[in-house]
Amino acid sequence: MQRSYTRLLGVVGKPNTGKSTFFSAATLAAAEIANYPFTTIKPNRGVGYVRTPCVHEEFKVNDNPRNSLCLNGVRLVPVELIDIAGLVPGAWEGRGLGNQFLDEIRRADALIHVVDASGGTDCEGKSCPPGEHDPLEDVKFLEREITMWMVTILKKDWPKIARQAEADKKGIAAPLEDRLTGLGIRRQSVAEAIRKANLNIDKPATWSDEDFYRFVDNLRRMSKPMLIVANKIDLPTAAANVEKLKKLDYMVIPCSAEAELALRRAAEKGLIDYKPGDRDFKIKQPEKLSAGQIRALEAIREKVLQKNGSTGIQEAMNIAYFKLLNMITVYPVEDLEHLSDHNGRVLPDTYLVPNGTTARQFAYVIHTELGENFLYAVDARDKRRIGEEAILKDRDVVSIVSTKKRA
Ligand SMILES: Nc1nc2c(ncn2[C@@H]2O[C@H](COP(=O)(O)OP(=O)(O)O)[C@@H](O)[C@H]2O)c(=O)[nH]1
Ligand SMILES: [Mg+2]
Repeated sequence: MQRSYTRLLGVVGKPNTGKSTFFSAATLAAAEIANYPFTTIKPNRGVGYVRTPCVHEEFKVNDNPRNSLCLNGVRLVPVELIDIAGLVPGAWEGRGLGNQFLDEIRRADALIHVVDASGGTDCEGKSCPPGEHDPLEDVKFLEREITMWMVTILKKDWPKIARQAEADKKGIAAPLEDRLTGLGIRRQSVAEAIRKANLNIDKPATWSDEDFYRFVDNLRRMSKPMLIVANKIDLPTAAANVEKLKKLDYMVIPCSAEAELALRRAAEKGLIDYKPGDRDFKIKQPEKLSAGQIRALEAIREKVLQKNGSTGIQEAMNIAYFKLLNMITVYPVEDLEHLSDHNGRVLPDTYLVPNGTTARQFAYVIHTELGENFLYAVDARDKRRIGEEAILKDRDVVSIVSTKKRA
């Protein structure tokens, strides 16, 4: 089987924080990418991008991308995200859409928690006067909801499993792993979470409820890494809350999803020059904009771009992939001289793979046969051979040589 490192990002939070706005802004195509291999298309699943400086300038070639897009030297690499319905307190007990959104969280490899930093939405997601609600509570609430949901799943038959594990002395890790793989939790995380919670692996029946919660909370942190999008920074009450959120043990990205959506829509219509993640925009066709529209754009420039450096949406996407999920980008080529594939397309593809991927593992990502018949790889920068165990670096351009010529 061809190896795939596709990762799914889940956009989560209570209702009305701007999740759908974030999702729409992030997935509004900068331009079509014909070749993206869509899996099942559902209304709340979409394709967004991470942005990385393209290697074509360094190599002084004109590229002809296929699986990604190059806009003025910036590569946009497609990634999938899912807009998860608003989580309300008690979801783990089945309140609200309960199990449906928890089931979507199950599928996600990392979570973007969208918080209303203006403090204008209460615990349940209803509007309240800006500044009234403390968004720190939302962070605690979401952590608890997800952890409690996992606790509930794991607690089923726990006494039986624990007694059995003690009796046959095989340990608790294996039966726990079996329960957890369905939640998208990797096996090595279980042992590590047990260790971090300082629990006796041989005596699971003695774990108290508190021990159990601590263990599962560690599991949650490892298996569903999360960053915080502090949204609605265009509102004046947001600044103080952003500072408070930054003191938490999370990466916090100040954002204005609404501003990004407006800019992408205007760019799509050709009214402005703007790429996701840019620090500014340029009005291209002032004659087609009303005075009101120009004022709205100017307000975005002044309240969001100039204060924050960007709308934050693209930064959140990038940080999710490059930091939270620790991915890198690698460019495979067949012809080292022209940096092209066998059809002469220059730098056709950019793959996102986990940091630590070896040359051979990467070959499997491109094609199973290439992995199976791997001989060596060649680094396009220094033309040196790299062996199968060599770990690839971000922005590497490599050619894989195998025993068989690809059809
Ligand atoms: N001021 C401001 N409002 C926003 C922003 N993002 C979303 N909103 C508004 O917040 C409300 C809820 O947004 P929505 O995306 O539907 O929230 P969801 O329930 O979390 O999906 C809507 O009225 C949006 O227009 C933002 O960046 N700034
Ligand atoms: Mg929504």
